[in-house]
Amino acid sequence: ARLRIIGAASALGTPLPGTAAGPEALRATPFLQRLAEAGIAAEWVETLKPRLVPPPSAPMGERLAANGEFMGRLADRIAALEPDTFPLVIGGDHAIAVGTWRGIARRQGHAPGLVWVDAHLDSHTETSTHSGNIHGMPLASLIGEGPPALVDVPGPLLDPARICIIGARDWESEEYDRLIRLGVRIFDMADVRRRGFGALFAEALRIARGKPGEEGGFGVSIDLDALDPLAVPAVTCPTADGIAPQALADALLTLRSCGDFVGLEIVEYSPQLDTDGSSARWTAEFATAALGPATYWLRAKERNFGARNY
Ligand code: DIR
Ligand code: MN
Ligand code: MN
Ligand code: MN
Repeated sequence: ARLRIIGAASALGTPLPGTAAGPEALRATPFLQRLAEAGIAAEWVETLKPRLVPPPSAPMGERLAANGEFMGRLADRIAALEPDTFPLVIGGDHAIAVGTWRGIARRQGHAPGLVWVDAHLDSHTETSTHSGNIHGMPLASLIGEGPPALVDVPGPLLDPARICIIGARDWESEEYDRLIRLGVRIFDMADVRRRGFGALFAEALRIARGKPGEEGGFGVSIDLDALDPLAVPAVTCPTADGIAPQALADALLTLRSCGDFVGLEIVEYSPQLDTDGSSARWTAEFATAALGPATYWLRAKERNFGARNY
């Protein structure tokens, strides 16, 4: 499938403006070059920008309306992608997930399962939120619990039994209790340390695929704050003791051979904080690992062996 990249230049879900510049900043780094080197034919379709940008101090209703408008357009754009293309959505703060996954669900007429890689659970509603930040709400909204501005973005709801979160280490009890009640699986960092990221990621894929014969395939949503902030610092909510980036890249390599992988989203890149460019490099590495042709890895190895004269 041909890769189609859509930027979602929104910081509507957070009081910090940094993620609005994320997609265009990544586009200007060797991100596309890295994909091309890996043999991935990518087209950057467009970077969508919010029409309404209320200040962070605006009432919740106004901020929700602005998010709803943007997520509706993002979902429409994704739903309109040509058949036989694979969507990569670059955020933006994580509230864009509402548009991404509703759009992908609509495009294929069935909700996908979802692996949600994040330090957080993002499963508050407008009444349970402590911070008032809308990037803390997208996952609950995708399942159908949350403010109408988000829940009513057109498209099939996700099935909580086919959602798995990996890397969680910072949450409030209301969102945790909601997800447990709904049947969402949560692998926290203690689980990652005990069982290893690769083994958990493989189990997360099984959960997201559902029972044999279930439709919709699966997607992966990567909040870069899931990674350890010592390695990937350029995010709005750096959270200590995260996933090692190499472990995520290695796990993502397993996606290359999955015919039922239907979409990838990478969010929360905040270029102002990326002083040495390392977060952009890792972001390119994650996309390449997940989307490169199965043969690329082998060719890269051959190149190295050649260089070392083995
Ligand atoms: C917190 C933090 N649970 C909130 N969430 C973050 O604001 O609702 N999500 N940072 O990415
Ligand atoms: Mn998140
Ligand atoms: Mn997060
Ligand atoms: Mn977030």
